[in-house]
Amino acid sequence: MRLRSALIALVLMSAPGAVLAETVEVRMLNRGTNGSVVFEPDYVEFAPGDTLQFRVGHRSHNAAFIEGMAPDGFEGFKGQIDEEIAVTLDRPGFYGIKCSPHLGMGMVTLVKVGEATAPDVFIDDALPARVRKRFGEIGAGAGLTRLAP
Ligand SMILES: [Cu+2]
Repeated sequence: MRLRSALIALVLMSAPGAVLAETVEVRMLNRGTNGSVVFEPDYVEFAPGDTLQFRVGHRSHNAAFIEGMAPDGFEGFKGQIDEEIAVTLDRPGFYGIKCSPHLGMGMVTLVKVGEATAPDVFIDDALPARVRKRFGEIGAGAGLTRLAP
């Protein structure tokens, strides 16, 4: 039957390399395994087209991209406090994400999308010291020596 073989052909065509997009949950917490006022996990690696799903672990946090810490042309995002936003990242590269009210306390997470090397200038000197230190720790933990301060 023609329709059936057309359907099979469609399935076969989409099967090889058809990796289903992944969703990674990142929780916003007052206390986590890496200290207080944190995103968990604080480092995520995934493929272009995958999605970050932010979850409220504890209240009074949000998720927003840090200006300048994303691939060129990225349109950015900013969740409201206690908003469980989902963000799909298509562009390969590194993304720095903050909790707006707790940036000064170093509440950040780092995402690597696709094949990418950390840019030479990624951690802005204008960021609070605790944030720069935190990104350095995350980078060191992930083996991204170029992110170390
Ligand atoms: Cu917060």
